[in-house]
Amino acid sequence: MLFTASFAALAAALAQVSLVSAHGGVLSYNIGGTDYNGFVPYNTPVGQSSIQREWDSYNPITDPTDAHLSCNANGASLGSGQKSATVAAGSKVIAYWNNPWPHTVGPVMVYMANCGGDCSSADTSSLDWFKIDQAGLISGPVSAGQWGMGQLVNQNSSWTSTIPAALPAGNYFIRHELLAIHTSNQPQFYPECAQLVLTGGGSSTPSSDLLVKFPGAYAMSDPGVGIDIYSSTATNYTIPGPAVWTGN
Ligand SMILES: *[C@@H]1O[C@H](CO)[C@@H](O)[C@H](O)[C@H]1NC(C)=O
Ligand SMILES: *[C@@H]1O[C@H](CO)[C@@H](O)[C@H](O)[C@H]1NC(C)=O
Ligand SMILES: [Cu+2]
Repeated sequence: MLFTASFAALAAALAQVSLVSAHGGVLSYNIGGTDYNGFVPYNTPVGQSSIQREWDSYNPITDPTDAHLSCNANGASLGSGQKSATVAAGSKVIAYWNNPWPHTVGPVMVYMANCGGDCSSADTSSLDWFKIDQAGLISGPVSAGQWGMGQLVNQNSSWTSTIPAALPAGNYFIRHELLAIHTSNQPQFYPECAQLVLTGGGSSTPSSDLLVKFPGAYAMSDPGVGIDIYSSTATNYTIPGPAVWTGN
């Protein structure tokens, strides 16, 4: 009896461990045809050199107003030796998550922000972010539908976005965010940010109603954030944050 009880406890502990390790984030990129490594979480920033802001844990952020929502744990202010990827406006950016990404329920969102100078010294919590790409509920009802995140898993746990060709040249962040909503009323946010130096480009910028702060853009009361998909009869899903700006 005692053996059974402690075995159950051990099994529960092991399940907990695999649950914790079954998270993650963007580990690498292909930007305009060039491969870039991300930051390596759980390792010291000393000696790391990446275009990606530091992030220290595979665990999700579970509070939509968390101070780390912009670029994940320790990503908001100057992190490790920062590089930037130089790329032309209009280019494709592919982000690669740990493969296979373990969640399939919820939206994929991609944001950018102008750093107003060198991104290495930017505080990402104070930047004005705009959305360049998103995919929410693709088909079916909220309770059992196909989601952008499932599509991401089906395409090699990667997501391809296009940097708006109309964006002016300059220094920008690109912020990939997954919002997993498989747990009732407990959103899981997975944001990672990378630094870009944009060349070429146009002279169009998103209007102020499309600009948001992180934290600030989301609330638990958003229909797509504090949601119990299993008790929902909805066939629509409202992706949180502003509308997408494509520059057109
Ligand atoms: C799949 O993703 C891995 C990174 O997770 C990458 O190295 C590989 O090139 C990708 N394969 C394809 C066919 O895109
Ligand atoms: C579905 O649309 C209705 C009407 O616009 C809205 O009130 C509701 O919050 C939406 N449901 C979800 C889950 O986003
Ligand atoms: Cu997870």
